Amino acid sequence: MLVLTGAGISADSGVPTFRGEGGLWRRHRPEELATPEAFERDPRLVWEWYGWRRRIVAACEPNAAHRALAAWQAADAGVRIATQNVDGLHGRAAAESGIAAVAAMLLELHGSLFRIRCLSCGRRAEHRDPIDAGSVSGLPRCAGTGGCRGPLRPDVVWFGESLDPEVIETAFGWAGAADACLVVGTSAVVQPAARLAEVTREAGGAVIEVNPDRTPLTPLATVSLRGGAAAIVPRLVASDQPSVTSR
Ligand code: BV8
Ligand code: ZN
Repeated sequence: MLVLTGAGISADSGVPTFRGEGGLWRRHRPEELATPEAFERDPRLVWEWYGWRRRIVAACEPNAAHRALAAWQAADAGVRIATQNVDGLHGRAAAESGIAAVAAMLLELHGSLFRIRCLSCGRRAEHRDPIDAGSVSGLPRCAGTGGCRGPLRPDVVWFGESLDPEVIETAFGWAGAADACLVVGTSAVVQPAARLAEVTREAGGAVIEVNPDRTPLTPLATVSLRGGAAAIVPRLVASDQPSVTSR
């Protein structure tokens, strides 16, 4: 089973989606902020947006959908998660259910809000400190060896940037081998992530969509379940693993 998730799975945790009502893009346009050009042009504005998102996400909890998927992985080693989300909620749900192996079973296709990368030395590190976006001089700087002090960026994949080749290779390998792809809470407009469900279908697998709305993947879905992830995903998991009940 490959589970492909998008911002919709975190909507029930209070994380704003990208394209829905009150979505992140409402206030800002993708090309305005989530691109390397935007960061080049105005790193302060981009860090202000990411600092705001980090504050929102840090106050959110994984919901029943995240927890059900983590419990499913604990019960069935055949379940893989590829998420487009950068909110870290799948990782937190897994940590809560105590499955250490999750790293090998969870791919964050677009990186993480809480990881930084240094533009000078390339160093990556967990980073949860509040962002001081008041001025360019206050923006986060590298604490790398030898006092690099290079400028830091969020370690996420921006539009126009390629995903990590290893991540792409693993994700498409999972998609091609999956008996079914469960697609939860994505508008399926962003590539190459949305293609994963098509690869499972083309390899003879089933596609199950969980989304209150239709999406470009709906026509190819074996079944589309019209509703919210927190309501539907725990019931799907329980139907496969009656013993698994998410807290
Ligand atoms: C790439 C990280 C090769 C950052 C994100 C022109 C120039 C350059 C590139 C392109 C181009 N045209 C097309 C492209 C490709 C581009 C792309 O796909 N563009 C789209 C907009 C057309 N892709 C890329 O650039 C990718 N890289 O292709 O590299 C390359 C290299 C150079 C040049 C060309 C190609 C990189 C894409 C990664 C972008 N980074 N995030 C950040 O987060 O800040 S993508 C961003 O959108 C998030 O990761 C998000 O997850 C993702 C997709 O959005 P969704 O998750 O689907 O969220 P959305 O709000 O849209 O939908 C929510 C859904 O949930 C809705 O359907 C709603 O109905 C549903 N829902 C709501 N409530 C619930 C629910 N479902 C269930 N339960 C609920 N309660
Ligand atoms: Zn550095």
